[in-house]
Amino acid sequence: TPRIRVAILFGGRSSEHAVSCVTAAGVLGAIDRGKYDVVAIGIAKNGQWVLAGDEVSGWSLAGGALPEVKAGGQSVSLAHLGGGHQLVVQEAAQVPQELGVVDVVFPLLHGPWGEDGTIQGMLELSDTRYVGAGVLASAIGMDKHFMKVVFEAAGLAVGPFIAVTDREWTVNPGRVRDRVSALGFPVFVKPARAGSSMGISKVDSVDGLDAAIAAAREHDLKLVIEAGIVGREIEIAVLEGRGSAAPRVSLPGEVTMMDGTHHAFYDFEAKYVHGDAVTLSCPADMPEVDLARIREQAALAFDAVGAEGLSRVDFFYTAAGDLIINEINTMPGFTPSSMYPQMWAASGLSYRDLIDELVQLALTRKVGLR
Ligand code: G1L
Repeated sequence: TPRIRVAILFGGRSSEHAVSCVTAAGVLGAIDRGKYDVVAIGIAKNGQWVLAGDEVSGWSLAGGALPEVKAGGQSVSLAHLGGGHQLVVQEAAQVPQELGVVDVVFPLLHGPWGEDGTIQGMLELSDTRYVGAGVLASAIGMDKHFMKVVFEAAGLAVGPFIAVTDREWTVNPGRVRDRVSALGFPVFVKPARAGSSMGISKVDSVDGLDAAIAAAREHDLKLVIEAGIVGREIEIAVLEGRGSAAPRVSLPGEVTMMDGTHHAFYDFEAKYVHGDAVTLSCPADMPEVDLARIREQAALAFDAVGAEGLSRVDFFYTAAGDLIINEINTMPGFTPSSMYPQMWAASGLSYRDLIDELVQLALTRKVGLR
């Protein structure tokens, strides 16, 4: 039997380029080479696709320069040629050279031009199988506004929020300030669509609102403004079921700071640059009934957005025992030490087996409308 060829696609034009590179290094280091032929494809910040080599394995976010895919070198493109998924290697002014058939792509990309469903759409158009959520679920997972709309429709408890469009803020900022004040302070001002926690700020009174809105609008002209929720932050990993089985759900984990305090809000720096400032307790310390409720609601959220492959679902857990869904992440942090793989490790599924499972789900996925 021919070996399965997996293309790892990483880097990209978004601000999370370096995180993507480090994630690719993790996947490349763990994927079962006995089973899979692996080809690493980096996307440089200028958008060029290049064949990546062994330099990838040494990449980390710790100390020194952040990793980056360098433009130049061998260009790569993915083409759908008469029934096969052909990966074509092309050097400037040369006849395209076929690199081989790609059975499945692992799109480790985040933010605009990747996490919002656009790469998934490109893969659909080239008839290529890929790991993870499809076009619509990726787009919903990227949009904190439509995500909440879908959760509410599914009967999940969502915290008080408003969405603010560019037009509303431009035409009537006074009305926006009034709507925010009606939520009550503190609020969190967030770009509706941005990778990670960038552009997010906490606002304690109406005085700080305009500055927070301006900061968020640097990332997206549509905003979501949420009432602050006092509660513990509980996350949980969901993995698509095999065949027609229901989604599989890990033990829930709790995000805590090193000093043992609970923070409902931690920023990009805390998450990625000082990754060790945040720790995960898995399973989270809570009554069995609430563990079960979280697991049930996480699977419901996964299905509500039509996710495939994997998702991390984040909740607030209040002192009264209420569960409020914060968000779903169809492309969660995915280094070996990220929350998603760690929650599966604590639930008995190793990083290597998790990668294997995701590739197999992509390969065996039933595809309709064809
Ligand atoms: F391909 C998967 F499995 F769907 C996938 C895609 C992207 C898993 C995890 C991610 N995560 C990321 O891309 C990132 C959050 C590490 C940014 Cl690069």
